[in-house]
Amino acid sequence: MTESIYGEYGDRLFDVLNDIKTRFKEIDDRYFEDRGEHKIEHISARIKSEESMRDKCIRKGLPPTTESALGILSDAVGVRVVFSYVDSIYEMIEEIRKFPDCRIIREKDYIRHAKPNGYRSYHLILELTEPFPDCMGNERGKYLVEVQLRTIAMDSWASLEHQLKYKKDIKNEELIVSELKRCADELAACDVSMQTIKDLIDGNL
Ligand code: 0O2
Repeated sequence: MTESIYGEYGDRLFDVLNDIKTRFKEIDDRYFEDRGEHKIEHISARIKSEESMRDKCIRKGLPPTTESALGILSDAVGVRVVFSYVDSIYEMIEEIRKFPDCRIIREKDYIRHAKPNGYRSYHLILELTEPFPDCMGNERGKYLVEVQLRTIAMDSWASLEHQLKYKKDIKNEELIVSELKRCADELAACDVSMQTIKDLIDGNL
């Protein structure tokens, strides 16, 4: 049997995943206690499969080792937090900045700066300090986590586009790409309208 690319740290990744999920859930619970409504629509989280991680190392020209998977690549642990409204994403980012034992390593705002294909999401790479060792020899381990923050509309577009990307022998590819872009822009316009409706209901406008 091939040894795990995550070495002896595979189980620890689940602890990291629970840590980050709990942090988001606690914020949402506090918000619910104060306001009687949830900020987060749902959270999905995953550990990247061994096979995908090995493929990614090779694609990036890295040796498929634990050090590459956990010390260089940053998406062994991934969490996607889905919100009903765009403003909640930016409010959550301010909460993330206050997380203890957490450093923001990288941020990409694909909401204000959508990708050319229409993809929208806010991405962060966090470095969490945990009470257990890591593969770099730190007693208080440093683990990278990829966080994607999106609205429901952005999430539904991304999952459909992801499915289509892997379909083979697509005819009319150019048309499909431009139709997907049109849908993404229409959904973004809906997100703006939904935010306005929410602000009107809350008496903020
Ligand atoms: P999976 O299966 O979701 O994990 P990287 O590609 O990670 O080396 P990069 O380019 O800095 O580095 O990453 P970026 O742009 O922050 O995006 C990484 C992840 O965002 C992707 O992970 C997707 O989940 C999502 N993503 C980015 N662009 C698109 C897009 O155009 N369409 C969709 N549907 N998702 C996107 P993976 O590893 O590709 O896949």
